[in-house]
Amino acid sequence: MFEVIGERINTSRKLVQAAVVERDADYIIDDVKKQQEAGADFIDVNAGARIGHEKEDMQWLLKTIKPIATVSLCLDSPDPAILEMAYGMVDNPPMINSISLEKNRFDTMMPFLKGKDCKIIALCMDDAGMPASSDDIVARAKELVTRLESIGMKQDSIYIDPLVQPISTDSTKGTMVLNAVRQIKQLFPDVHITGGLSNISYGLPERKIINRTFVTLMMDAGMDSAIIDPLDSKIMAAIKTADLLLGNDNFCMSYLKGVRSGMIKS
Ligand code: THG
Repeated sequence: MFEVIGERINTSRKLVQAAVVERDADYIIDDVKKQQEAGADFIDVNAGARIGHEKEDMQWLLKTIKPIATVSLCLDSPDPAILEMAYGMVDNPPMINSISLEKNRFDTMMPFLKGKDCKIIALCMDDAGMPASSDDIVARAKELVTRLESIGMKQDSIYIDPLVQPISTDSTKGTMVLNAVRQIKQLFPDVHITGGLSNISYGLPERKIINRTFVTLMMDAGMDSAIIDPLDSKIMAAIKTADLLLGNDNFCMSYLKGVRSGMIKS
């Protein structure tokens, strides 16, 4: 079944940033509880938006969330020092978001990850920037999986983020990532595919219909996780329905439960 990483605890979101500045624990706790009730399998925590405050903001967020978290946390920062600090603060094995092939990040993260009990999101990004073709995405994914396996990480703990790019400027950006995901799943059947989706619709109106149609196409290609807003009931319903249609929902249990709870409506 698809795994939802709840994206809402991110200081790039205005109300979350305000709550962090005010140290308003109730707001954060309420939001996390809502995400969990809506079906989040992980809670992403990103404190990167207030430049110069990431360390103390991340510490405060983790201290605030930990006592009420019923799911694992997804520690989200480009800075290995922040990830290491955050890893030391959580009780349950977290998801670490992320490593990439950018040299600075890769060379610091690899020794840190060795022997750690965690899941890892691996971005198909290197020092040359975003991938330019399906082959490019697949080559980077191969490099990441091979290197992570060499330090003992299991495929089942690796979440490849192929990096979705805007379709508004290049109509091939959808098929580019879809084809790459198909190939990665063929090469590494136990590796997970995740990522943010909203880049696909950047620059276009009515973005949500694009994002939620795209997630179902990505699921057919092999995506089995994404960083999304679990309070968006329309994308959650699309995901549950796609899981049903792709044969991932034994006896339609999850779909029927979603209908009974009111989450899934036509
Ligand atoms: N891959 C990985 N990690 C990621 C991303 C990714 N982490 C951060 C980001 N991308 C995913 N998280 C969010 C969190 C919040 C929002 C979008 C992505 C969000 N955006 C509002 C919007 O787009 O309209 C604007 C924010 C606001 O002001 O409310 O809410 O790709 N591995």
